[in-house]
Amino acid sequence: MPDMVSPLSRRRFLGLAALNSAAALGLTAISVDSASAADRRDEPPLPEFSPAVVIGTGYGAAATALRLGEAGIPTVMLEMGRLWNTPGDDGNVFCNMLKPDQRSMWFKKRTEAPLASFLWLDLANHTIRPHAGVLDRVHFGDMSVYVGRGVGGGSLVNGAMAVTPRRDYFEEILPAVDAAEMYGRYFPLANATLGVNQVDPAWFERCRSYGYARVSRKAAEKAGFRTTFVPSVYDFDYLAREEEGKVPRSALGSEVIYGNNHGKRSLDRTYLAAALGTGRVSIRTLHEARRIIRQPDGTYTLVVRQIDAAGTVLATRHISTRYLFLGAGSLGSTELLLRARETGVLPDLNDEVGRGWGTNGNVMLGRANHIWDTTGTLQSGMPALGIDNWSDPVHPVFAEIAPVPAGLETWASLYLAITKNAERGHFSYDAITDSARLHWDVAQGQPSIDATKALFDKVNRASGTIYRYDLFGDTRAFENRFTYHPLGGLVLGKATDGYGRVHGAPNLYVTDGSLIPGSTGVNPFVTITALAERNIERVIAEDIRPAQAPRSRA
Ligand code: FAE
Repeated sequence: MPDMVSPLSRRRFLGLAALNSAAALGLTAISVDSASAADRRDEPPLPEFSPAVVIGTGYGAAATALRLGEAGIPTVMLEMGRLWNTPGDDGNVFCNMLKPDQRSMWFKKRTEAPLASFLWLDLANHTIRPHAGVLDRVHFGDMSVYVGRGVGGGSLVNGAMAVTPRRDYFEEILPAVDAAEMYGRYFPLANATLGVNQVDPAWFERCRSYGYARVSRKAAEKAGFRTTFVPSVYDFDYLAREEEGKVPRSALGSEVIYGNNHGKRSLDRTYLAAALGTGRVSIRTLHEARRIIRQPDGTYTLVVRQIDAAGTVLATRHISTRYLFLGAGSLGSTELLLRARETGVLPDLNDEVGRGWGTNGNVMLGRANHIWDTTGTLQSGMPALGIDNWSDPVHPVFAEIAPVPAGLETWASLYLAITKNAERGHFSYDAITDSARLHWDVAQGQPSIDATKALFDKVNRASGTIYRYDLFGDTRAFENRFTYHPLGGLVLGKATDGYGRVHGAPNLYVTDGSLIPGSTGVNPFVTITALAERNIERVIAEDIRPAQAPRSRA
């Protein structure tokens, strides 16, 4: 019989076993050798040198590491967050949104949920013990940014919406990238490797899980707007079985932003498992890259801070590499390069480092439904429907219909609108705190509110409904002072060349959301992944292979 198991599935299988053994043994070094360690004392030290190092384990980093591993290039990934595979005292890896504990947030004393209040009461937030939790909210004056922390980055905490951008808009934001190649090859590759699936439309119409989305669709259609299904990396078959009561609830169990215990194809189950399974890739958790040093021979040395899950600094370590890939996300990668330029370590980085940052035009809002339009007590935490009004010539908006997974009837319809906002922020380096500071003022978010309001005023008028003013801690109807979608800071073709090679620093590459100039018009992770796939293919072919060839011939 022919072997039906693809190399990718075999690698994923090996990688998943490695992640499970590392979790069981409490290791911070994860590789296919994890299973042979008896306990933490057998952990290999961080190597002094690795041919390639990838900082971060989010989308761009994971795609990059998989392709490096497949190409046979030994690669170390450094991740400042934890491995999320070990059950806590309650038997679950992650906590839910109704009873958050120390697992929820990254070193906070109190949770900071996006819905700050309900009927103006602070019901969602709870006091917690500071710990290396899975969700971080990073504050910068008028803007705060949500990011995932742990093996899998944003994939651990996000809503799983896996949307390929409209081709005309992709061409507008990244005109120098060959769109035919992206849509013919890299988007399909990214979607397949991420495990993107679609909701069954017939099930959608009859299920309880999306009653809330059907109510919002009715209101949108009444105002003449069209809705579209949103592909996902949450397993819709699992969701259907959750609703039937056959499997433990996750999307139906108020699990989203603090992680999902089941059903979600987060990166640790897809790209990262496959990367580990190549046998060439290893991951170090609770290892934060703090500083980049360029050596006279052209290699890079990283200064790495190792902590434990309680935040105690255990050690400062060093690792050197020939090829350094930054996948620490828009905030993380931008900060590393800004610090390197401003402290004189990489003086040839150009002025574009720290520029071109945007929120993907994010705005959150709620509408109050009529008493007879119940949204249901059971709501899937994973959105599956969006209002697509991106063709509007004045105010393009793509608004996801989001759940309020409170477990009780709220009569609220919630939305995350993605708008086209030309405003951009920039980062400066603050020497006193040794960190990057974002410059973005609240007025820059106004175009996003104008666009969102234009759409939802029509929805409210057509249905005779109003906005909710009780959800964001004060009386605002529109929340645009946080973003889930930080993009930019090291824009493709500006801070880097057309393939993510950093200008002024040979063999240093950017692989993540910081390459995208502030907007994608849809949820960004498919775009980030596809772009990383495209870039690493070129970098391996042009930079790494030719450098290896003479040595292997010798
Ligand atoms: P990212 O996934 O942020 O990964 C960066 C990783 O690097 C993290 O694990 C960090 O802990 C780590 N790191 C940072 N600095 C360092 C350092 N110095 N040393 C070592 N490690 C470091 O990067 N997008 C969608 O497309 N669909 C959705 O439904 C969606 N929902 C979202 C919901 C929430 C609550 C949030 C927060 C985000 C959501 N997003 C969604 C956004 C999406 O997750 C985000 O665009 C990607 O995760 C960004 O990918 P990157 O590769 O840029």
